[in-house]
Amino acid sequence: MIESVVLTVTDMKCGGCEANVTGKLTAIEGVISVKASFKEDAVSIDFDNEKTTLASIKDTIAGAGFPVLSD
Ligand SMILES: [Cu+2]
Repeated sequence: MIESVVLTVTDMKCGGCEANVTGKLTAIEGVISVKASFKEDAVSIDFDNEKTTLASIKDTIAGAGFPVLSD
């Protein structure tokens, strides 16, 4: 089933940070679309929850160096 979430993600400072997060998330099988906004401290993700989990999405963002504050 497709799930849509908007996560609050801090420390993105420019378009490069957005591209970094977007690239790492879209590399995950099951992630369908990603929209990252450093201005809004937000990352919107559509994903197939039979292929990946919200936990691994959060881990990937945090692993890229951007703290995830909430879902
Ligand atoms: Cu940046």
